[in-house]
Amino acid sequence: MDRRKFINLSGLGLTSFSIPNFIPSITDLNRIQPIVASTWDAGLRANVAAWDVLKKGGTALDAVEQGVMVTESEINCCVGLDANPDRDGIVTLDASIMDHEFNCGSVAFLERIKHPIAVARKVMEKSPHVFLVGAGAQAFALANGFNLESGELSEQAKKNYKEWLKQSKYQPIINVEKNQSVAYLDPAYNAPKKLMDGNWNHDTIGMIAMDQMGNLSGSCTTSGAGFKMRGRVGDSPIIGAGLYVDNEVGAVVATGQGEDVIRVAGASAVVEWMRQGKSPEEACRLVVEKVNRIKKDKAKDIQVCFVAINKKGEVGAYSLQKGFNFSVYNNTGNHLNDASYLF
Ligand code: SD4
Repeated sequence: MDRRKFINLSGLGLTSFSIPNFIPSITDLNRIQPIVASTWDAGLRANVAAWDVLKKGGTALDAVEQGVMVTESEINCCVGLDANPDRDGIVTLDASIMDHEFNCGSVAFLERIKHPIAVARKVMEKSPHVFLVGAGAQAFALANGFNLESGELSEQAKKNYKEWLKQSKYQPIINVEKNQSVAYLDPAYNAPKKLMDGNWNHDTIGMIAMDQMGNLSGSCTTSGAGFKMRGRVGDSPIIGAGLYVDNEVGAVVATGQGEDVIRVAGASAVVEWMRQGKSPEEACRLVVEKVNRIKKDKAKDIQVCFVAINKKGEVGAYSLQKGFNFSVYNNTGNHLNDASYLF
């Protein structure tokens, strides 16, 4: 199903519904359909786990945590411990999570822990803080029962790092996806090999969801930019930049060049445009256009993308460059959609 058809289905009311401001009545509960949206085509696989939680009446928070854990676990994937290292040859991970009551947790510069998103949730629920980094984040993870992994690079990352060392030049790639949009209706579907062929063009999965109660949550997890400086942290663990949730308005997640998402407080800015009445796609576009204005002629060298859900359960996305796609699972199935773009 292509994006246009998907939007047509939305027009028929299959994906849109109104959400009450306070406790939903039984009638409202019957009307609210859960929905999950995530970045890139890896989101198709992650969505399956998230949908599993949502369709059973689970919370959006559980859904977005379970969903991105699928991607963090994928072998030969560009997110998580198998991903590209920093320029010293070490994989460092960033993640954030946020629920419908402004509770949030983040970790950054975290080494040798398989599920940074689950550590971020523990920071949110079991610490007095919202953000832990580096050795402190790792110690917190170990104290909370997470295993210390070997820290050895995956085979693909070793190859990529060896290749990178030849020039040792930090040149962020423009994140685009080569796969076409596809209908993806079978929850038992296994990802085609080509989706995990080591030809990594991005490093992140972000996910936002609305549950049957009409509550929103979001998550974001990444290995950051490949071959980054040691200690570099991007937008993904920064609440308001890579991720933001305001349960009265909507939820937003970002991917692309983190430095330029941070500059415009990206996810929070998109939420504020939705508060002004813009649709999710329009709100994403307005912030992408701001990045374009700020970066001037350098905008052509970067990618910035947003995905948003509003309180009506409408989803939209927008990117600077062509080639960003996002995955949406609702009661019509699991779909990969091409985002609209500026260039
Ligand atoms: C970062 N935003 O660390 C992440 C990178 C990304 O697909 O999204 N890559 O800047």
